[in-house]
Amino acid sequence: ARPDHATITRSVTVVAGPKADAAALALVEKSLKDAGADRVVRGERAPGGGQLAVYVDGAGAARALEGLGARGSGGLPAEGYALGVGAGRIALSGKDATGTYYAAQTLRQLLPHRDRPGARVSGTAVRDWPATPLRGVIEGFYGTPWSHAARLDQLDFYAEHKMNIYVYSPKDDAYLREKWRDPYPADRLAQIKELVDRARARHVEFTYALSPGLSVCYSSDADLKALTAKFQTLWDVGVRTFAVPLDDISYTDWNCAADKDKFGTGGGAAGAAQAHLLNRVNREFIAGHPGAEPLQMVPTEYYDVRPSPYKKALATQLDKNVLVEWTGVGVIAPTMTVAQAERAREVFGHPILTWDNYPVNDYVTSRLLLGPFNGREPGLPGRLAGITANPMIQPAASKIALYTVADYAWNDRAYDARASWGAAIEELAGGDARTVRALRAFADTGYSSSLNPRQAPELAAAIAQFGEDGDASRLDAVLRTLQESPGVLRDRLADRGFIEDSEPWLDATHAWGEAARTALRLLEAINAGDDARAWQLRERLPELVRTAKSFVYVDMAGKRVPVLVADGVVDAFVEDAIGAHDASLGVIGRPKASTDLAVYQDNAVSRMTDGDDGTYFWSAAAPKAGSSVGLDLHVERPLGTVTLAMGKSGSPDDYLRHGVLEYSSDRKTWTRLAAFDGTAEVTAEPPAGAKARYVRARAVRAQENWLVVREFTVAGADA
Ligand code: LTM
Repeated sequence: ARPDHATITRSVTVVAGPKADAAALALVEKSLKDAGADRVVRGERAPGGGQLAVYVDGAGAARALEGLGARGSGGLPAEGYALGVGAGRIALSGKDATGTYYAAQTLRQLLPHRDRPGARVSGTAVRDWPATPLRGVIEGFYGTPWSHAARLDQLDFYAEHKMNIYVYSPKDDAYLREKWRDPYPADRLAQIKELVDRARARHVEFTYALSPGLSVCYSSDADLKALTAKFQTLWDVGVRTFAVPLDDISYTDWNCAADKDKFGTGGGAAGAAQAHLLNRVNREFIAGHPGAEPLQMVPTEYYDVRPSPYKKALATQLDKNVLVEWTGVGVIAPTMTVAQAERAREVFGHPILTWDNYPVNDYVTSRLLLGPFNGREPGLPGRLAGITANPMIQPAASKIALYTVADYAWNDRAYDARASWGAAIEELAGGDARTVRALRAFADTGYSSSLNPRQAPELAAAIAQFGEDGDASRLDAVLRTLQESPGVLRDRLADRGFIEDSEPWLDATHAWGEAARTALRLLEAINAGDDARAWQLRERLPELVRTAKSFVYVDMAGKRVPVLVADGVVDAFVEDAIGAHDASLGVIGRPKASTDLAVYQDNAVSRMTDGDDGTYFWSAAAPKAGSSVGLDLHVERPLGTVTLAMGKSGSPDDYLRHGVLEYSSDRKTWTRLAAFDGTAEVTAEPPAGAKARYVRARAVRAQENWLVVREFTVAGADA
């Protein structure tokens, strides 16, 4: 920051260097007009007379930056920039054209929005650069591909957040996979051209990803020809970056006799066959097209760093300048570390571009994933060729998470997931306080994922606070904000795509808000001893819950998927209130299950108390030391035999490897009932006279496998 300022005068002169980026200049001029300037003109030098001068690149910007105490862009990494504001002038200088464009984007953020001149812009001197070369999005999910309009909108969004790559790879565009050999019809190609043009104008690299792996013969000249001919049609409309994803295909037994003769079978053969084809694409297409960017590929083993014959073949045979994409350790990696990235670099033997499966929700279409990018270690971007995030089927609703991805990828060392999440919400809500509150309440209901284990942390905290202080009016205010948030967003949110994307989740949020407020009133009536009102409220709850559970997302196959919001939190609050009412009548219901582990897909924790051995709770992350699953028996009672049935066919190793069973009356002091190691079926007899309200199974060591609990029971507890 500097102590002085610049004022937006009625007329502003832009002094541009001879090679200043046209898109950056257009953005600077638009931002100045949006900030209140009536006239923005180009000039050779500063106009004098108190008028604002804005220097963009060239000698003028270098001198002005010097005068403002900011060094120029020399010495910065690619896409870096310097920006100075103060003493009646503004100066921008990029390391390269994209750097200048990013300087213009930052200036846009600094300038006010107003319709008359006179605004003051605080003095500042900035030198800024990205933490990793490639930052962006891979539209790589299964399910309804984004619309053309949504993609255009996304490209604008990426540019505003200094993301420079968009990979076009929707799994359900048949022309990318099943019909990969077929040329696009003219209208489809025209749309792609429009995307390519928009991307170029926004300094985003449109990357075309063709996935031939379902039917290719890696050794076939005809298939190489089909692949490069398809690429050529994309080159002709301006595409300069190409990828060949080979994920989610069979590589141990692909259907090509000629490949078997040439390469043999198994992982090593698959790696050699893929390297063979990709090298030909690299040498015969990419190298022969000056201006093409390095080829990218997704290996079939994209999800770990375990050495294998397949990876060895890629590492040793694939041309060194090909970028290899990798999802981290796990398809949906809860965490990603510097050490893992270094290992990936070593094992794959190529520069690594992450395909980070967040906030993608194709494997859990009941949810919107609205929490921040999380669990990625600082320092990681510096070890990578870049980061591409796989988004949700819902493009606009992905923007909260993508904002945070952009934030992390630009400056991981300063990244704070919660703060970035809040800033994303502020920006999307346009700064309007009521919209911000509503969007925050709504985004909280979709916070959890493998990256963010806690669901609805703000709502959960408010409910916990109520448990401590019994302040019903405070909790009601929170629940009211929740209940009203869909209405506020529908009325006020400028991004209409977000509303369209979120419809069933908005409906469910409203309905759960109503159910939770009714449950709160029920608790108040119980406490006040008002039995009649309690009955009245209790009778309304089942219908309210039914309604809240009735909203569905309809996927591209027409399947109706009930949507989840604040699951495990808002529904648990309602259930607890019902349980409290039962208890007030002397009836004790089925134990209530809980966990601090994230839930995998729809395998909710309540499934471990549903009396059905065929259903289960499944965590979406490996338990750490201290992770637990627990039961609330609603009242303190004599403890019966405790059984814990873990693992399931298909995933027999998903159980707590080293754990203890414990019980408690207050959830503060716990008594050990049993310890278990290396067994998925645990039974423990409590000592005579033992009483408890709470029982839990707690991991005493971190482990690699996730956790499945089919049933967790206490004998006599659901009588
Ligand atoms: O992650 C990769 C490389 N491939 C697929 C994605 O297409 C899919 O979106 C995600 C999430 O379901 N999982 C994959 O394995």
